[in-house]
Amino acid sequence: MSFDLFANHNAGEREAIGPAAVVLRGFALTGVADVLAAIDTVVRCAPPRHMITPGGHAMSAALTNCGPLGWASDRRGYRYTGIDPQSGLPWPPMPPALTALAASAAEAAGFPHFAPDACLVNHYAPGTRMGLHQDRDEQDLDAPIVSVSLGMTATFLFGGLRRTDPSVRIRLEHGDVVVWGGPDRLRFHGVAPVRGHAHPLVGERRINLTFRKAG
Ligand code: MD3
Ligand code: FE
Repeated sequence: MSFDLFANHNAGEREAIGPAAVVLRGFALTGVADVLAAIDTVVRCAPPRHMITPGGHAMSAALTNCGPLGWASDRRGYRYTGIDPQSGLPWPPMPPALTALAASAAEAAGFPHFAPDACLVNHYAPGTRMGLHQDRDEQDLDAPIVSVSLGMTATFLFGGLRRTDPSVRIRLEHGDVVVWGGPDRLRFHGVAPVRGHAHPLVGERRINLTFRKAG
């Protein structure tokens, strides 16, 4: 099979998808081996797991975190915690390769001095999806969110400020980074079921990192 199938042909391009949301195509490809090694270290300490929503359903994506704060969900609700509820230990530290990638992407998108205190690590097996939702559990809604897509390609659904607003579909490939801030921060968003070919480096899965200022 040709590796060209997985080349990021748009690397280096910037696409505005909102007044304060931009896709930086292939931004994470430089140093991606260090980023994947850093994720391996995190998942060995805090394995991804299907958290239970307050409604009692297991989430489709498997989630873990690194950094001082991590997002967790159970029957009682959603919250950021300093402790991994599964191990009783602090979340693994945010590896320097990840912190540096988040800060440089934010700066490239016009948000200098981004200092995330939480990094959510979502694992998508084939068929995994994420329904439309808003991210509003963070204290500082003025800080941007930086998202890094790795592995299998996904279709990101980007809606409006109301659940019923129409969504646009955006293909996110291995190495693409998206930065969202300002008026786009509270837009509904989700991920269509992941399907397609295994990625030659990452395998039959998609990994998404989202860096936030949560506390
Ligand atoms: C747009 N993750 O973890 S990342 C999530 O690909 C989440 O795993 C998706 O939505 C994923 O909450 C999408 C991009 C993302 C994250 C937060 C946003 C997009 C956003 C907040 C506001 C608008
Ligand atoms: Fe989200």
